[in-house]
Amino acid sequence: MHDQHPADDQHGRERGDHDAMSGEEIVIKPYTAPAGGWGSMRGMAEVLPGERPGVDVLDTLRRQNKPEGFMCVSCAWGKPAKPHIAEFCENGAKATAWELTKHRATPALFQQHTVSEMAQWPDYDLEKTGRLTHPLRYDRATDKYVAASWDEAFAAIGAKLKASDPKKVVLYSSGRASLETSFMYSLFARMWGQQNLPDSSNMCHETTSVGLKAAIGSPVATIQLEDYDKCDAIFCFGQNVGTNAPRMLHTLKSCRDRGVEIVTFNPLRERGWERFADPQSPLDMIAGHETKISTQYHQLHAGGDIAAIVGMCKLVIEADDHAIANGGTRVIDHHFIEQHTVRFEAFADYCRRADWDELTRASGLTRGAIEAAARVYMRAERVIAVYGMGITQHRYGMDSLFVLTNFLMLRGNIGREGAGPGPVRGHSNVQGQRTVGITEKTELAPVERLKTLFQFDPPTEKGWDTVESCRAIIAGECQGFVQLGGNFLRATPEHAKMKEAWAKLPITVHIATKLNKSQLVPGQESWILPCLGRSETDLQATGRQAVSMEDSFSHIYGSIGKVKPASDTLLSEPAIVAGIAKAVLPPNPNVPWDAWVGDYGLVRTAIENCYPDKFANFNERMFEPGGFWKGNPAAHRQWETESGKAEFNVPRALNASGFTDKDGRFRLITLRSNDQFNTTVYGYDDRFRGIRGTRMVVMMNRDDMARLGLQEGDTVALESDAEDGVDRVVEGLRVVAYNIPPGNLGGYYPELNYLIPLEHHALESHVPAGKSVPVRVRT
Ligand SMILES: Nc1nc2c(c(=O)[nH]1)N[C@H]1C(S)=C(S)[C@@H](COP(=O)(O)OP(=O)(O)OC[C@H]3O[C@@H](n4cnc5c(=O)[nH]c(N)nc54)[C@H](O)[C@@H]3O)O[C@H]1N2
Ligand SMILES: Nc1nc2c(c(=O)[nH]1)N[C@H]1C(S)=C(S)[C@@H](COP(=O)(O)OP(=O)(O)OC[C@H]3O[C@@H](n4cnc5c(=O)[nH]c(N)nc54)[C@H](O)[C@@H]3O)O[C@H]1N2
Ligand SMILES: [Mo]
Repeated sequence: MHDQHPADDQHGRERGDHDAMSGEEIVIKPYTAPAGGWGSMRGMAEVLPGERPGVDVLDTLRRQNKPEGFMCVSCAWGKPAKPHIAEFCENGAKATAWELTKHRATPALFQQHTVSEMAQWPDYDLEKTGRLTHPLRYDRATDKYVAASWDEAFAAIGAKLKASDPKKVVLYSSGRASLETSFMYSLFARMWGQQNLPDSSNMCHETTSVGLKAAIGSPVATIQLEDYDKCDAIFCFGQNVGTNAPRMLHTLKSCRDRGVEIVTFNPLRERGWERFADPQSPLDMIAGHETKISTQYHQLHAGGDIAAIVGMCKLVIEADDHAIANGGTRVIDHHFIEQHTVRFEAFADYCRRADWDELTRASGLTRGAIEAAARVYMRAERVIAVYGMGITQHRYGMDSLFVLTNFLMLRGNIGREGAGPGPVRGHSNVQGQRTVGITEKTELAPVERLKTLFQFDPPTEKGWDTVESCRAIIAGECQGFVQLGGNFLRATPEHAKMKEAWAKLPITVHIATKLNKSQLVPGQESWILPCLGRSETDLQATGRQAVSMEDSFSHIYGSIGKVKPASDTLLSEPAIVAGIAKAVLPPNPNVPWDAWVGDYGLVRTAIENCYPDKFANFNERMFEPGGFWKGNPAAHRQWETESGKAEFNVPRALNASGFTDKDGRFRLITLRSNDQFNTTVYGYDDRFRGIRGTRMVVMMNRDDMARLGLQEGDTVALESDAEDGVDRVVEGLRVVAYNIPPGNLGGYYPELNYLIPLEHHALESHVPAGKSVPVRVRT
């Protein structure tokens, strides 16, 4: 199965992982069906790697996202209080089914193959080996991972970490870990005297956490799921609903059924924002009925959002100026602006002065298109703005977010029913981790409470975020890396340098369910610690345990796994975190790690004591249908900003990419396919985009192809055009003629992460700018 794949070069000049699916034909053909529909039914039937879903999988899916059920690991979309019969989607089913695969990556597999050998396998083949079963220690002499006992693992890891400088060790987490695990992990870090606590959010919605906090004093969505029942227009920027939050399609469909206008801005025509057939409605399915989702669709340039939004704001402000001059009805909500905001005039003047030639050039949209969108906005009483990685992963991502909040504030669309910003978060608990202390910033940690509750002095020196961790790794300063879930090495930018430096880390520890590339570049000492998945029964001293998470709407839910664990040798994440903490820290009677592992309810009580405002009666409320809301001051127009008001900001640039256009330079957008969850590749079928059989493609506008003399199916290389003197290349990419604006290219993450310079990140939030990467095409 593995040996037909050309190698992922370990050394020297990188050529990318060539992972065309062995034996399968590459097919590029536009997909004409809607999102959802029969395609998603077939997709669900094909979710498992060549095996039928067992009773366990079907039972787990039946309970998925329901009160007292199990919360899907795939996305952070809300779970309604009155769930659908099947409250899951094709991709949620895929994620669950792959967690419950019958395949096992046992010690025998690691005896058969050296690490250098497995490091060449594509992500898909690694995922297909199935669930990890035993703690594994890297044995350098044989270049193999060998089984060890948990006691050996904790003792060795503890000894090594204790001998390191805590301030130089990274404790990373992926946004999937529960509130209980995340709280314990962050407490361990601080008791150890450090807060190098980057999480996947640092590559994701950190721009939201920093930008929304600065603008409106709340780092998260101000809306709740119910607000979608009350809005009359939705503006969407840079989110791919059909693939990444498919359950949201039900919400959008019911909005459309009420006549809500949906205006979408995206360089690509993503099928989910075009049309949807509800696979849960037998009538729709039989009748072939589908709902048109977007009433307007604007294909702007990658990084063109600032200009497009400023254009709309300009029209709103000028319409209001006109109304004042002519005694007409005001267009802006001047009461809101006067009472609740600062710096409106500076932004209004900026918009009045903005030049249409520049706005259309930078956005890639015509003035007519921007006017049409602005008309919808001015007609609507209640507007929700939805966005994803298309906003956050740019050099000027925060500016994009600032103008987006300005846009909403113009007509008072924040802090009232049916209106507000609605970032669609990624991982199922990525927002919750930040809530319970996973942060490198002292001001976001409950320092005083930690001191009194647990009797220790938390560190005050800022820790490392993701980019800072990568810098330390590349500079050889990092002394160890523990990852609680995730595939850090594969998910981060500057892949060639990172891979070389990663191997030199004194110790790498991976708490994981599945094999991935990060584990196969072992540090000087390396451990894989296999854990239970969320769908599995977690039996501890006091019985079956539940865990909890927070969704994109700040609702908190309990989740109970009921499937028999993949192996008897697995430990839960809280047990592993406690095991490491006990091996590193001196005992502290106020932090009873063993009792906590025996009863997660005690961890929730500790969380409640640390954050009484958000988690009052946590244990009693965790199974409330629809989850309990932790609250949000901005939703009541209380602004916890520097000025105490909501803040208008003037953007620093009109082009969010952070580089100028020049001949031969393209903006590369790195994307997810429909068959992946982040770096986990489930297959080679990006159904909605009509690309099947390979992930090594570059999507290109036909005019650009003609200019470069390229035909569909030609093979090209992409080279970095960052002008920082670093040679970054990915070869072996097939050209796909695609409906994408000229000057922009699309391709898949993580294969293209070789091309992203580490320093090409959103300025304040440090989110790698994976949605506009400067590249050249080498033919
Ligand atoms: N099935 C599945 N579900 C997932 C994930 C997964 O990998 N698979 N990942 C999870 C995670 S961690 C996350 S963060 C989310 C990610 O979900 P999304 O936020 O949807 O992220 P991407 O898939 O990266 O796609 C971003 C979208 O932005 C568009 N875009 C790119 N550049 C721009 C731009 O400059 N402006 C505008 N307006 N649009 C742009 C792209 O065409 C694409 O449609 O999904 C989560 N859910
Ligand atoms: N170029 C480019 N790069 C990107 C992005 C992009 O759009 N473009 N997106 C970024 C974003 S938004 C994100 S969130 C990152 C994430 O990227 P990843 O780090 O890939 O994300 P995960 O899905 O968290 O990690 C997958 C691994 O988590 C482990 N795992 C799965 N379930 C569990 C569990 O229950 N417990 C534990 N302990 N481990 C588990 C498995 O071993 C699996 O291999 O990638 C970022 N990188
Ligand atoms: Mo993410």
